Amino acid sequence: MTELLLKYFRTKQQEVKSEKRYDTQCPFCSMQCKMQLLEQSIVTRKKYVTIGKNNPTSEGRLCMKGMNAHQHSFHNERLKYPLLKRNGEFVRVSWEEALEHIKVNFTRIQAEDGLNALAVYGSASITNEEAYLLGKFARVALKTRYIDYNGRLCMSAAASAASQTFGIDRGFTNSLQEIPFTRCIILAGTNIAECQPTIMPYFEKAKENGAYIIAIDPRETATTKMADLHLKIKPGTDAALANGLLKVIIEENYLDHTFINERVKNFKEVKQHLSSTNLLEIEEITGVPKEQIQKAARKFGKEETGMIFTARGVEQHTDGSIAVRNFLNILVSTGKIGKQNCGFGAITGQGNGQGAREHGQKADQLPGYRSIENEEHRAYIASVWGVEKDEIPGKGVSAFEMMEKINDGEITGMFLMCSNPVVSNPNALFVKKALQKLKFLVAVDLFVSETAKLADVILPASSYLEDEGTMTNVEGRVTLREASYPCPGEVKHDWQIICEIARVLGKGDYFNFSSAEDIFNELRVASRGGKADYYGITYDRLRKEEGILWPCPDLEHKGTTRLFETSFSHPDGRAEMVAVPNRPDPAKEQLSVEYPLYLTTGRVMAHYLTGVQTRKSPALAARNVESFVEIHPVTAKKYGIEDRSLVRIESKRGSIVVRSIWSETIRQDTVFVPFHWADTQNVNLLVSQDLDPICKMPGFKLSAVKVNSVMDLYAQ
Ligand SMILES: Nc1nc2c(c(=O)[nH]1)N[C@H]1C(S)=C(S)[C@@H](COP(=O)(O)OP(=O)(O)OC[C@H]3O[C@@H](n4cnc5c(=O)[nH]c(N)nc54)[C@H](O)[C@@H]3O)O[C@H]1N2
Ligand SMILES: Nc1nc2c(c(=O)[nH]1)N[C@H]1C(S)=C(S)[C@@H](COP(=O)(O)OP(=O)(O)OC[C@H]3O[C@@H](n4cnc5c(=O)[nH]c(N)nc54)[C@H](O)[C@@H]3O)O[C@H]1N2
Ligand code: SF4
Ligand SMILES: [Mo]
Repeated sequence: MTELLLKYFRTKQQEVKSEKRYDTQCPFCSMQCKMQLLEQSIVTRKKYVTIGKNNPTSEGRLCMKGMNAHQHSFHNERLKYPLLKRNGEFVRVSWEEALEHIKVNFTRIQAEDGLNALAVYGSASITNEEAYLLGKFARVALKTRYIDYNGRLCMSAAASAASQTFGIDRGFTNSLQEIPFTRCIILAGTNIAECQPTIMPYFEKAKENGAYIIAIDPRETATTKMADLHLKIKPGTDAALANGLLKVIIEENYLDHTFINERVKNFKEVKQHLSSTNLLEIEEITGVPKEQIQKAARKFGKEETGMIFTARGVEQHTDGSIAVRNFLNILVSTGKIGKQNCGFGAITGQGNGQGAREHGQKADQLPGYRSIENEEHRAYIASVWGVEKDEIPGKGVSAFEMMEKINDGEITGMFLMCSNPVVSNPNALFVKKALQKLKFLVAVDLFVSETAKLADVILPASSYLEDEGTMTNVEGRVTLREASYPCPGEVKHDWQIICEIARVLGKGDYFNFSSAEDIFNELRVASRGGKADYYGITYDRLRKEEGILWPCPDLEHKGTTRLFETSFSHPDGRAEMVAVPNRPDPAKEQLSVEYPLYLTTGRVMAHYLTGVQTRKSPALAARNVESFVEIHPVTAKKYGIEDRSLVRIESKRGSIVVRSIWSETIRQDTVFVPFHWADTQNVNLLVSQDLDPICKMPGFKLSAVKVNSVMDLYAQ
């Protein structure tokens, strides 16, 4: 460093008058990297820097999103007061007025249209305490059956696959510490390098130790570049590809017969089913050459240890849950589960994607992964909540199905916390029009998101810097986010907002909490004896032990690092295999003369989900200021599309305009568009509303589209 630079930094350091440090965790992905915000008072202003903090999961690392997260939190458009829509304009009101307005309208709607006319839409970006409370709020304060959350669009396929095969759903069956020591890794439809960047060193170490990595993705990504073998699959055909792998594994006998005999069900049926398919047929369906399928199967089969990871690329299809189950078939038939350095990971998405799916935000679920349809479960939770068993409403419907019920006029009011469905739901125009039909919509957010714009009341929530609570990360590790930055303006925590509304509705006695820890202590009891048992976890322990992996049934229990060592979680202790057709959903959208290309969607490193937060961060927005379509040059030329030019993409549902990026590394029959942008760049205007019948996941990763150069359209 030059003298001049050194002098500059020395002077800069002297300018710092004081420094405060605030602990927190990143508000974005499931790595939940622990970090500290440094607030430095300099002579004339405050300066903010975010640094990583050591912990067992991210080991002190941060990616660019974490480092810049404070930029959206301090953005001047951050909501600081409740807003009420009057004559089409939002005006500032007091909390009293906002709460009174909510009370009057919630009461009116339920009196006019019935208790179930009011719905709750939650999120996996809120804490465990808030997710738990939201479920209780719907059932006890509003007495509605309709509650579901954005995790339905995220983890539902993986969750139902794991529940069906293993009998329990925890995203990763092991801790990350085992990844470096496994010998073969399958990464199916996951782009960890951009979506969970701080996880990468675990995989890089595995590679250094000689592991063989197989990636399955229609595009080359920063993740597939790490792989030894990249299977460039046709979108939506993972179920067939897994059949191909399984067929080779069975025919060439890479099976663990003892494991199958003692711990697995339905192996014979699967074997029998596969005898009627052949690799050429699978090559034809998936676009992956037969030799590559054989090579992948042999590598995985021959190694002593192996792990399979899936993410939304496999899961976000109308047959996503059964496709995941077929990857689990591979794992259990080779006995690569429940042992050291062997296991499954459905890479969790949102910060609390794991915890928020365990404690009652799902339409059919009660805390601790209990079922709302099981009489014993209902009775137990009723006793914790101090209500009668029969007062707890029945099962509701999934997130998108609630939108359909709004459209049909069955649901007329909604309480929306921490989600932006106008951008994130499939068939976005349908969703927007449906939400506009509501008599009353309350949105709780940090900003006036595209959905909050449609609300009658917007309530300002606290951010990751301010809101303390627990988050369950990618490993299934419950962590304590110790946030203590003062709330700006009149902002309240999500849990406080829930309690306040319950209070004005006359249900305050059930929501008498004065801290997140208070709520957690009730959650512990509510989860006790359930599959996701948190009873043994306390805030004190979380501080001392740097997080605990559930299940943790009592205070002496260390937590569960590796699942299924002696038994799976079905009553008979066995894993359940299932025969999967090559085309599980024959009605899946097909290419046609009019719509000749596959569209798949996903993410880029710098942006997060619908972009409401990251588009407000200058450092992140600068990386990608607008959306784009990744397209192969051969395809682009066929349709007269130049590099970096505007393209209109059209499906049966609608059209968007985005800029082209030529890429030699994507399949020629496929284009890719990220979903972080709204309005005319909202790719969900194109996506179909068909759902996976088992888990109700939309098919975000497959639509049939056509592309046109915008210049040509103007020239016409
Ligand atoms: N930077 C960033 N990180 C994030 C997020 C974010 O928005 N931005 N979101 C977080 C959340 S909530 C989630 S759920 C996760 C998502 O994490 P991922 O699931 O890893 O992310 P995606 O980009 O949606 O999809 C992963 C890959 O699937 C591929 N793919 C598309 N179609 C198919 C297919 O049919 N089969 C196969 N095998 N692959 C296919 C895509 O090309 C893409 O590279 O990321 C989390 N982390
Ligand atoms: N085409 C396509 N669509 C997809 C996907 C895809 O891959 N392709 N992926 C799907 C997936 S995996 C997901 S997870 C969904 C997510 O989609 P959404 O549920 O819409 O998620 P976000 O964009 O994070 O919206 C969160 C909103 O809550 C606000 N917010 C942030 N933190 C807080 C908080 O602490 N409290 C409150 N009250 N508000 C807060 C933010 O400002 C933002 O407006 O999108 C799905 N949609
Ligand atoms: S986005 Fe994910 S990997 Fe990046 S800092 Fe945040 S939690 Fe860590
Ligand atoms: Mo997600």
